[in-house]
Amino acid sequence: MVQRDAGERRIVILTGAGISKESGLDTFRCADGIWSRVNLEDVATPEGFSRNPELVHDFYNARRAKLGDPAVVPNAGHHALARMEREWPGDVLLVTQNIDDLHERAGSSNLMHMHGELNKARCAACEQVVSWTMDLSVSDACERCGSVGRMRPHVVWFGEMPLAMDVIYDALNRCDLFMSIGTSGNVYPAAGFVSHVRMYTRAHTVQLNLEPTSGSTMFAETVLGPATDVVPAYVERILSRGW
Ligand code: BV8
Repeated sequence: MVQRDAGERRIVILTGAGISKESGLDTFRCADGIWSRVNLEDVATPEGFSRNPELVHDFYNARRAKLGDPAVVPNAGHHALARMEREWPGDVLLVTQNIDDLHERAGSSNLMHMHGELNKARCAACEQVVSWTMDLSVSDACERCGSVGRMRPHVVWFGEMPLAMDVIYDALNRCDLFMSIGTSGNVYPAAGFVSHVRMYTRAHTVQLNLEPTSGSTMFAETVLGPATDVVPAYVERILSRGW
């Protein structure tokens, strides 16, 4: 197979909650995960928000406060991906399902938050998105249209369209390496990215995860272990001798 030189070879990386676990943030579906403590229909759907907005605000306010804890910082996995973007001569696009800001705080900049961002709020009346690091409540007003009680977390709930999908699929269609890191592959459309890449490209596909997932067989390569071990090692390997 004719290999494009490294300068043209493109990498797309998908991350999930597992890459932030060692920074102290909870995952969703591990034994002690978020969905073991709260019903996702109540806090991660538009129907749940219209039923009980206070409950949803409490859920995201607690996660936003945790993210603001000085002890919660990017880990070696986040830093390795930022290094990949800096040092790889071709394009590197980082697509995260995570709503935390640890990738950007580690230095990643070509980054798409397909499920939104915890430190942003959106007005459901006029759609304006603003930075928001404090608690959000039903009494907050939109600074642009003045609506009260319409501010919501700028987060993609179940049944809502993920963000930047056109940019993401364009990058998937042109990539030479697809890396999936710290995700259980339960949530679509992100969980379908690996089969999309296998169907429409000749890219190498690799999964870096603590444990095997139901989708592990979809990947040409699987490396198991905690992200702070396996991600820096894999990035070092790619930068020194490619794939
Ligand atoms: C949509 C809110 C369409 C943000 C979340 C087929 C096609 C399309 C849609 C569907 C479909 N089938 C079903 C659907 C609907 C649905 C869906 O996928 N349901 C599932 C449950 C079956 N999808 C949707 O609704 C999506 N929207 O498709 O819209 C549409 C079309 C037209 C018009 C309108 C709409 C929206 C999905 C987004 C939902 N929002 N959360 C938030 O609160 O955070 S999902 C939630 O799950 C989070 O966003 C999270 O990021 C995401 C994925 O979870 P993971 O990140 O994978 O976390 P998990 O705990 O599961 O796994 C962690 C992994 O890490 C584990 O494997 C573990 O082993 C590993 N790990 C642990 N520790 C470590 C580690 N790895 C390494 N190191 C460690 N130390």
